[in-house]
Amino acid sequence: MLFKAKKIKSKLQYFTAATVLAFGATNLQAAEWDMPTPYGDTNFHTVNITQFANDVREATSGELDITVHSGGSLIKHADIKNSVRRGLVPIGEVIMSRLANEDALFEVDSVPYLASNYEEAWDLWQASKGVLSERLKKQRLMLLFAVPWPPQGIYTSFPVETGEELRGVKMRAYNKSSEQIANLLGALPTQVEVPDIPTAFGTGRVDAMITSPSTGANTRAWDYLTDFNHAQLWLPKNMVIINAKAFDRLSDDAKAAVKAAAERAEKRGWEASKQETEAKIAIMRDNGIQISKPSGILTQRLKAVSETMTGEWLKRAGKDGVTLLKAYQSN
Ligand code: PCA
Repeated sequence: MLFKAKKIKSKLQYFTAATVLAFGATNLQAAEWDMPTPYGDTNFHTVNITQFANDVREATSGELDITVHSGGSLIKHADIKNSVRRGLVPIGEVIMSRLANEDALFEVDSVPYLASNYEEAWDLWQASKGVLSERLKKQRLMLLFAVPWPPQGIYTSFPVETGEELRGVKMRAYNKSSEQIANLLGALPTQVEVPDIPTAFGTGRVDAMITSPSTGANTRAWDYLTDFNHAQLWLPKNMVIINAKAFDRLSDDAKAAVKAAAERAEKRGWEASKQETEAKIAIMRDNGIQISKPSGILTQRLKAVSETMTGEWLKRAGKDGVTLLKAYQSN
């Protein structure tokens, strides 16, 4: 920990030095950026971001050198957004719906059944990108790109037929929506970050979870669970954000390189996410997880929960939420 704190501090000193130089010199100095991300090295988001960093390094001939620190190793997920905001690090990745407590608009992609396939998720992203970027801009943050996780489903150690089986079950959650849906199904939600999932199951802190085939396979769900119900509730997105001041300090060429690499990363990420869904379901099946789709009764139940959650979301999101939904639905 001490080592990590020191490392960040030395970067801060570096930024200060770079700023001073930038004022006096015509040539902007090469920059080294530390980029904290919450998920592990093998996760497709991390792989995509590593490629983004490589692209930027190559396009700028090393003028901008981004080092990815995966799995919450440099900064814990809960602190990444504010660390970027405060300039402790210039760039980082977070799941967008983590910002739900600041503003309900950030969890629009986690309202159940509002957008539950890639086409809808893309339309929702197009309809929400502008307003979310504006919100972040007020905090001197730039929203660079966003990539969805595969559709979310329910993992248990028993088959789920009606949803009643989930009553009283300790369920792992990762954002407000997963917490709320667990509550509405009578389960008991607990927030657990992805790197802590195996321990949480191992120690009995949780007995079920809502997540994607991607995270299920990456955390070896078959070691502690037996069933995956591919309910396709929503597709939450990760976003990459930059501290606007740090971005302003870059040369025009480096700025253009970052934007071009981001555009490619977004396209590549959406494609990778689609492929991830089938590939990871196959891995889970090979490892003995029973894969099912919701029964008629469970679907009805989830739709009722979705109506409640959509209503509550609209109340929290207010006028801007209505505008966003109209833009999405008119697509
Ligand atoms: N994986 C992350 C977010 C959504 C997902 O599929 C998680 O479970 O925390």
